[in-house]
Amino acid sequence: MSDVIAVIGWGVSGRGAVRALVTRGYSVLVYDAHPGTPVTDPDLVDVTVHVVPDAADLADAVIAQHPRTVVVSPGIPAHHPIFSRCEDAGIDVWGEVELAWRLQEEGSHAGRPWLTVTGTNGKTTTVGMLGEILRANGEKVLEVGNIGTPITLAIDSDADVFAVELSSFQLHSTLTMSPQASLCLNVDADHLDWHETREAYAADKARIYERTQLACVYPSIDREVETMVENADVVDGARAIGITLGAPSPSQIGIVDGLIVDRAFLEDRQRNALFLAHIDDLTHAYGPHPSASVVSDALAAAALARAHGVKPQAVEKGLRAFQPAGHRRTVLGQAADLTWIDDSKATNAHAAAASLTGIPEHTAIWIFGGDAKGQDFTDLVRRVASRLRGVIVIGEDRSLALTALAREAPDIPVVEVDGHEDWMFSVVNEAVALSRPGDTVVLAPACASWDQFDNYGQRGDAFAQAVSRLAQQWGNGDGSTT
Ligand code: UMA
Repeated sequence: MSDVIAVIGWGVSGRGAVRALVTRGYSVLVYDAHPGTPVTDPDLVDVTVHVVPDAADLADAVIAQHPRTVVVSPGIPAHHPIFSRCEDAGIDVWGEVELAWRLQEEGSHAGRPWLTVTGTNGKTTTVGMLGEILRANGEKVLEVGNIGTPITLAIDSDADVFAVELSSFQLHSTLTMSPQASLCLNVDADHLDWHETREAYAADKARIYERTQLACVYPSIDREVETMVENADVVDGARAIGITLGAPSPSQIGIVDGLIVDRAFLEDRQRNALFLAHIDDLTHAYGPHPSASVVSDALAAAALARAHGVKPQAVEKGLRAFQPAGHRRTVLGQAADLTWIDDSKATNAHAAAASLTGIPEHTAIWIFGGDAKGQDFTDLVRRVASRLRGVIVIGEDRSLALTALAREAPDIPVVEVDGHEDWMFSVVNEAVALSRPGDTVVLAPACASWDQFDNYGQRGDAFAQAVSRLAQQWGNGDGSTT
């Protein structure tokens, strides 16, 4: 077997992996199914990206080179032939996260703690809160992983600790990572086109807890996630730490009279609790009534940070400093006598349901659809039907959304908007046509954006721009929403 490492996928993580390998002197071969971004990094001038469109041909081409290891990008699905072909040939397949862990542990930063977060929803918010809490504790922290910065690009930094967002895709091929503390926020059916079954998806999420050193954090009401913790093979002495929206038992972090309190990381936890923060510390970011999911994210971030050893005061200071990223239930303002909400980040049914269930009955105009990722929307439509005044279905393939609406909400008016030029502006105008004054228009597509956009941020921006044009037409001369 040669000493070559093959990297599959020339996206953000593939490029990070190649850079980390090349700077350590490895010979690297790169493969991608599509002609993508050209090689522009001056350190990577010798790298050639081999473009092989067919997945089986790509796997054959890789195997023919007898690499010692294959590093896969997260977008390479579990059923890609590279996995079975490598297994048959006895070649290790690592994800980019696994590569990062191994390179860290064999280098001068060995032992730097990783605090890891997965879940169907809330990962990015939790990692953002965790980052701020660690910063408030005076630590050099980097927020890495699925959040955007591949970990391979961060391992040579002088960060003290990583707050790591991990997707199920990344966990699928992560084999030896040993986080200091780990968390799965929730599990709902998502990414079924990648994993093929919900069980496979949940099994990959469960990998977050393997080899945890100090604390496996889990939502105490979620039996499925609790079972993941029970079944995990952890380092001796690692504890299970529950988070609860109610009063905490020993080994839990929870809420008493609007205060976030810790009964997990103090000696006298049988009898005492430690004040960490007020729920009101979230109101600067989420308004006077932060949702239960946001409060859970804050509890989870506090638990991971306390497992890491932050001072109790850092939790409150960090939560006060936290600013949510855009496209997460962002209220764009008022236009055409309607409230407009950009929740483009709601890329699955679970998140879209959370968005719509807070809206008064029969007053929501819902913008729904996109890359459905194999989801069945029947339950979602059943759950939100009472909230709806009308629905606008978007996306290249609208059939799954339309089928669920016809079955579960047959009396709600539905309009389809295809991908014609300037189609997002048609969407906002259709929303006005379906609405009554005072209604709320919610972009919560329950789908990925990849059929029409590069990412959900771009989709949310297109929506915000269309709303701004609408505001201009309706009299806000500068296009601002009020
Ligand atoms: N490719 C192939 N064959 C395939 C599939 C993809 O060759 O079968 C190639 C594509 O042509 C492309 C490259 O792989 O050139 C793209 O790789 P990728 O899809 O793994 O994406 P990256 O650019 O490496 O970004 C990935 C994550 N993307 C996915 O998981 C799809 C990013 O998460 C992450 O921020 C980044 O690594 C850094 O860690 C994005 C995401 O949407 C934000 N994640 C999903 C989510 O949050 O729901 C899981």
